Amino acid sequence: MKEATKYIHAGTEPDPSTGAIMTPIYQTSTYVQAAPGKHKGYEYARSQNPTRTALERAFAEIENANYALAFSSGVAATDAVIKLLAPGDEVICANDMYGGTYRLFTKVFEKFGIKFIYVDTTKVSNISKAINNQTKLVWLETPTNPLMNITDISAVAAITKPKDILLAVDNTFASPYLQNPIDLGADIIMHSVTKYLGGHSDVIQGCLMMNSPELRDKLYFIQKSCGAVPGPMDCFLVLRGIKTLHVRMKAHCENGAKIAQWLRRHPKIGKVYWPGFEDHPGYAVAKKQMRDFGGMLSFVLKNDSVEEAMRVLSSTKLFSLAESLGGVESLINHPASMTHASIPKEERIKNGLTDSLIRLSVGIEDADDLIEDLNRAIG
Ligand code: P1T
Repeated sequence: MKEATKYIHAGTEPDPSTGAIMTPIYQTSTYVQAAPGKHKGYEYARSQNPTRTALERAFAEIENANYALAFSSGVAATDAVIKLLAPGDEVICANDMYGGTYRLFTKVFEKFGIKFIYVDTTKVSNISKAINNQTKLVWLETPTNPLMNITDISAVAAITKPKDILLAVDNTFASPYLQNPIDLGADIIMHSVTKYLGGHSDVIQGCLMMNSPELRDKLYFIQKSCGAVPGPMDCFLVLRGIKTLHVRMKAHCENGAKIAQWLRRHPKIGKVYWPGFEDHPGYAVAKKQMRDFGGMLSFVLKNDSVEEAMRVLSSTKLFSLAESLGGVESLINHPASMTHASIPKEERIKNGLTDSLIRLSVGIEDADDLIEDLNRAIG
């Protein structure tokens, strides 16, 4: 099946009770049983809900996975993966990633005896060197948030597979339209559904996709036991969002490329972080494992002034100053004080995330208007 058809039909069938073409919002907490244990596959809505079932089917289809599970947020989905582990286990992860993931790892899970080792995963040899007998999971983000670093997923899978180490990829920045990590050898895909999959800045949600039935059973057990499930209304909104993912992503990529190239030519702009530049260190890998380069990018001003950056951040009109990304409308963000504030300053700076960095989530408005807005703000 071709992409466009897949996104429009994924997971959905006419509702069996009425024929409704859109999966209804089954706003219920429980299901009536004919006799104890005699039911229609639905017992209690933390464990199962038909709107969520349709969405989970759609999630699996769009990542070419056998199974998927929906969670109440992206961090709840990540939390479920780490709960597969036990005290003493070690996780190797990227030294550049979403600040909330770093906070979950360091502030919540370290105290339960799980160890997180942060390396520059763009050099796959750094992962090989960090592996020992305690290593149970490699957690990748590619492209990374916010520095747009690229890691070669199949090269990492070639290291983890023979050692029975799980490989999980946070595929939020790429979306399934641009990159399918399970096809590249990953065991688990995680998405902050809040972003491109939802697409309209109106839902907080996360999901996991996987091929192994054993892994699905373990993660389903965690999903229902810990209870971080999304409500049916949110599942409905995401089912609707997925139907236009391909159309939106094409526009995000087109606008992202135009803005990245325009910024690079601007005399007041310094480094622009975007993997579509041929001299980006991850360009060859991005070209190999992604279908296009997406709508996310970061940049610094040429004079690297934090005050100037703050002025630009407060001066745009179409780019709204806000956390989050992946919606149809453009956002501008200051990672150091907003999305990545939970990472200690010395750690941030060491890994290249400076106080002057500005991140853009390029929306699907007219690119000329977006460029005019940035041009006015940069001054
Ligand atoms: O916000 P939530 O749905 O819980 O997802 C967390 C998350 C996980 N992974 C990545 C790569 C993310 O970017 C996020 C959320 N990020 C933002 C809110 C942000 O503005 O970067």
